[in-house]
Amino acid sequence: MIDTKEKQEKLILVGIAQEDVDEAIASLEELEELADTAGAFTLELFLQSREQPHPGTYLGSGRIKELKERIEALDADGIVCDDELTPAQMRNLSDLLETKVLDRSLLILDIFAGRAATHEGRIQVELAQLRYRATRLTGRGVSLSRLGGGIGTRGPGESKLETDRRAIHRRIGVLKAELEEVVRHREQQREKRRFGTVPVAAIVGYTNAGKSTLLNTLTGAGILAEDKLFATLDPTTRMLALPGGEEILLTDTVGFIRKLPHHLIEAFKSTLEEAKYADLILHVVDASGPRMKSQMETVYQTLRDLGVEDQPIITVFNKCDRPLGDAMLYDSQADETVRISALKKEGLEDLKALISRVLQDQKVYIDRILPYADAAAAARIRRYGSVLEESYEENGIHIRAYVPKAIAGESEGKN
Ligand SMILES: Nc1nc2c(ncn2[C@@H]2O[C@H](COP(=O)(O)OP(=O)(O)OP(=O)(O)O)[C@@H](O)[C@H]2O)c(=O)[nH]1
Ligand SMILES: [Mg+2]
Repeated sequence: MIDTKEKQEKLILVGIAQEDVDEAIASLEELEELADTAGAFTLELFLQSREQPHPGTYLGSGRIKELKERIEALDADGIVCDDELTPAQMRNLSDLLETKVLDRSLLILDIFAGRAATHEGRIQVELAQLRYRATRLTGRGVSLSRLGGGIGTRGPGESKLETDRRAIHRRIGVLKAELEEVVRHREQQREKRRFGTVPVAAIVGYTNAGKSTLLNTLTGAGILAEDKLFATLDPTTRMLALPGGEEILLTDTVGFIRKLPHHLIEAFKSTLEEAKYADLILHVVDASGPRMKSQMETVYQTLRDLGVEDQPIITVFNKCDRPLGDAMLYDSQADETVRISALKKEGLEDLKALISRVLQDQKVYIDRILPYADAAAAARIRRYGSVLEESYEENGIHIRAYVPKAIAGESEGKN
C-alpha cells in the first residue's frame, strides 16, 4: 500500500471525548492503526473533551488555535478527525488550520481503494469514494482541493479520482449500472449454490480478528492474511469437509470496524450481505485484544444493520495461543462458543464438531413416501441429510430422516 514514490505523510490525529474518555482514546488508537495501514506516520493524538463535536468546526475555537500551533511545531502535513466531518466542518477546519484535513471515513476509503482487487471491489470502492466526494463538492466547498495528492485522493487501482462535480455524477451513474450487473450475476451464483443445498457458513468479525487465517487453516485457501486492517475485501469461498463426511461452503469476507463509513456500507452491501444468506455465522473474535468486548458489540450492531438476524451464530474466540486479557470469554448473543488458535491450529476439531452439530440442529425431521420416479430426491436426502429409516413400499420409498430445510421444502406436498 505504501507508494515509495510518495513521501510518507505525517499526521496529527484528532478526536472528541464525549463521555467515555477511555473509549475515545481506544478509538483514536485504532485510527492510528488505520493511518499506519494507509501508509502515514502519526505524530501525535489530540483529544478534546466536549459534549458534542462543534457543528461548524468540529473542535472549539480555543483548541483549534492550540492545534494550529502543534501543526506548525511538528511540521505536520495534515490532520485526521476521528469522526466523519460534515462538508462545512471540513471546509472551515481546513480554512482555519490552513492544512490538509482528512476524516476517518476518507482514511478507510483510501485503504479500501488500495486493497480492491476484483472488478466488483473496484466499482464498490470508487462508488463509495465518489459519493463521499459528491457531497463535499457542492457550492463553494471545494475543500477537497486542499488535499493535494496522497491519502484521500487515491482511486482504486491506478485511476485518479474525479474532481469535477458534474463528471462525478455522470461517473456515479455509470458505476451504479455496472454494479447492478455484477450483483445480478452474483445473486444468480448464490441461487445456484442454494439449489446445490450445500450449507453455507459466513465468517464474519472485526477487522484483523483472524478470519482469513481461519479459512486458510481449515481449507488451505491461500488467501492473504496479515497484521493490517482490511487485508481482505473480496469474498472468498472454499469447501470444507466436516468429520461426519458432510460438506459445507465457508465464505470469508470484509471485516467490520466501528464507524464504518455509511457510503461504504451502501456500496459494499452485496458483499456484506453474504452473511444474510448463509445458513450459519462464524463470528471470529480476537480474544487476545484489549478491545474485544466493544469489537464484538460493533460486529453485532453491523449485522443487525445488514438485516442478519435469524441465523445461528458460533462465536469463535481466536488467538487463544496468546495471553488473554481479563475479560471473560462468553457471548450471550451466540448459540455456541469455542476457543481456538487459527495460527497454531488448536481447537479446530472442536470447531468442526460444533459446526456439524449446529447444522444438524438446523435440520428438520421428515417422514415421507417418495414416488419411485423421484429417485433424485431420495438421492439428495441420502447425500445431504441423515437417514434414520428407509424402506421400499408399494407406492414408493418410505424415508424418515433429518434434512436441511431447503430439501424439506423441496419434496413437501409430495407425500
Ligand atoms: N497469535 C495469533 N495470531 C493470529 C491468529 N489468527 C490470526 N492471527 C494473526 O492476526 C493477523 C490478522 O489475521 P487475518 O487472518 O488477516 O485477519 P482478518 O480477520 O482476515 O483481517 P481483515 O481481512 O484485515 O479484516 C495476522 O497477522 C495473523 O497472523 C491466532 O490464532 N493467533
Ligand atoms: Mg481477511
